[in-house]
Amino acid sequence: MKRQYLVPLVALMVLVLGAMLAASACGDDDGGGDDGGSSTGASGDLADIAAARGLTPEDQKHALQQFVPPGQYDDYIMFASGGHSGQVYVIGMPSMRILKVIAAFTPEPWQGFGYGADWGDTILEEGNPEGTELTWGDTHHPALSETGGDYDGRWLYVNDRANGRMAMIDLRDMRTKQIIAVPNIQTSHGGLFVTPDSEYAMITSKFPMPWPPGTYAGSDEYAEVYRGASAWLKIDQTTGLVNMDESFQIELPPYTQDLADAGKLVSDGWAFFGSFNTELSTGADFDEETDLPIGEPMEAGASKNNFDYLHLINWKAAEQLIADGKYEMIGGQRVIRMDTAVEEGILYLIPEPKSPHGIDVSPTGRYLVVSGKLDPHVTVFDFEKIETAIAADDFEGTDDYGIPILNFDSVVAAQVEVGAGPLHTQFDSKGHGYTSLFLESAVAKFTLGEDVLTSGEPAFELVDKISIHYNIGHLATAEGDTVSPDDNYLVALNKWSIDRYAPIGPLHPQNFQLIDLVDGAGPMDLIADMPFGIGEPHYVQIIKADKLSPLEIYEPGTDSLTMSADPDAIIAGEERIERNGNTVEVWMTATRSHFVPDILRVNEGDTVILHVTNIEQTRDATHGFAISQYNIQASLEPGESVDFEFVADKSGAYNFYCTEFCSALHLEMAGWLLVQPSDAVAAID
Ligand code: K7E
Ligand code: CUA
Repeated sequence: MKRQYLVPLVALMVLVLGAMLAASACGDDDGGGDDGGSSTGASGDLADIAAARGLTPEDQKHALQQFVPPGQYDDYIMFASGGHSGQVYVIGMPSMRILKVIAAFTPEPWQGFGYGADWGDTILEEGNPEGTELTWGDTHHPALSETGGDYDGRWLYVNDRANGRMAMIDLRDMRTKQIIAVPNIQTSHGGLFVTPDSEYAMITSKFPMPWPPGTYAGSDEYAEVYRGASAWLKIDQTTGLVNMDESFQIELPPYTQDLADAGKLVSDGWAFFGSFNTELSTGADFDEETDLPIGEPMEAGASKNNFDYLHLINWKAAEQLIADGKYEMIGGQRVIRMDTAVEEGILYLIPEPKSPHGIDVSPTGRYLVVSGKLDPHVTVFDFEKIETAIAADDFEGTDDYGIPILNFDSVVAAQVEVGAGPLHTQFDSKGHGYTSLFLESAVAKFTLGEDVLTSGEPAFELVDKISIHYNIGHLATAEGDTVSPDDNYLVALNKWSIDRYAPIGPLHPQNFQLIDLVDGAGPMDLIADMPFGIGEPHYVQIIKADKLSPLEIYEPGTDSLTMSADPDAIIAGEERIERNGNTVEVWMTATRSHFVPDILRVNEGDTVILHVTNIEQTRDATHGFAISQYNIQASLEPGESVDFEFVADKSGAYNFYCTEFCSALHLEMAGWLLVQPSDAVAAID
């Protein structure tokens, strides 16, 4: 990577120098663009182009840093949560080009996720909590699978903030294979991570809910009956799917548990998550006579305490408690109750400054960086001190639920004043932390302890700051959540874009900004903006592109739901139609540029089962299959076999067609579903 990075640097120096020389030589540039339309500077001379487009030497440098020539690939792939879209976006970096949308919680028409094809319908249906028919999610935190604390490019997990669910994406074909409606959890915000060897995906509740699930309790019973949970979802090491029978949970107090991170290296085996509303505020009831609120709204009620609690869980010890049978079954899950967790010494609290947001573990696992939204510092805890304090029973007491609280002073390494509204922190390999400052619209760079600092800078000091545009939430460095982050790029995920793009109405895009970390040596430099007008992506993870080895095509006849041979897949010549009572079953092939068979005759009310195999083995030879008026559409990728089942409940002649422009005769790739009315004279048999 480093070498690839140097090449553009050298090139840009040449270009900048060239541009400066050319600018001084030619003298009379016209500033470009003012005399009717903008010029592309078509003369071919670099300095002329820069002049015609009004690009400064700085602009030119940044353009070169971001540029990926036509036909070449990005060095990194970024997986971005799609926020309200309920999906995940695959983006190349540094070019910041969107390459794909991966449907996760929301029906997605291009791939046909949720439009009649069984893989998508099955996953969406299985992912519905009992009694719901959800058609969206609020994806927040993508988490790549890891081996030895490094991204391994196998699987991706993402949570649904709105409904407390998690989706599993197979990075072989970049499709969702499973949605888990996690029992005992209604909402989940930032609490998702994968452990360093992908043993578990951990997801925590956000707002607590009455326990056991299904019971009703009013807000007056909040402290007694409402509970949170830390859910440890066991990952199958061959498929990446979650095995709920081997999963377990730990009961938590009704604090609003928030962001979470896994321990790594020295802190491997531990989990950390922040919380707010340790005040247990439930908001204000409304007096119907005076039309005034009684009590305080949540915002005020939940911001009173100067400290909330960072939670610590020893998950390897929790695993052992489960093996020893020290659990109760709640909502179908094995749950370690709070008192057991306290008794067995697997759950602790640390006071953390007011209304915390992020908790991020440094690459060596020693430093835990937390940020309080209402405190201008990042607070850095030292895991070595935490271990010592736990061993020495160095507690300041317990909370109301009996959970031991470690002494703040015994475990803190430093507090660094970084600026207003710190949220999240990422790291480089040189001992720096980079913290997003929401209120200040900036990224602050600070140093960690001397044990990890390689730059000779003083420990625990603010060393650099860069403005962003505007109001940054998360930020991510390349390979940022691993034990070995890279030192080149940082992406700022900004909530407001205000004036950065051409006006397009009151709803503005979010704004990603690509920042050069200059090998961790700084000063940070803003390279490029990328509008994201799809939803609010909270978080991204960025992996080296060469760690991914996705399929180019499917093995012939693959069912993408199981990633194995579909028993109903066929080869050319095996096409057939079978009628069995009111069920018509069709085995169909798709290839350029026809479906076989292309006329399907059924009776009104028949159940139609369609197995369509794309028999192509050519890269990118994708077809689609859609039936007009029946809300059926799916992508048929090369080698893929897709199964549909529907009731032909509307009589008439319906056109079906290939929805992917696949060939010169793509428009001819079509056929008819002829549904004979039930009152017609002769039924088909
Ligand atoms: Cu800070 Cu939902 Cu990760 Cu947003 S969370 S910023
Ligand atoms: Cu097949 Cu278009």
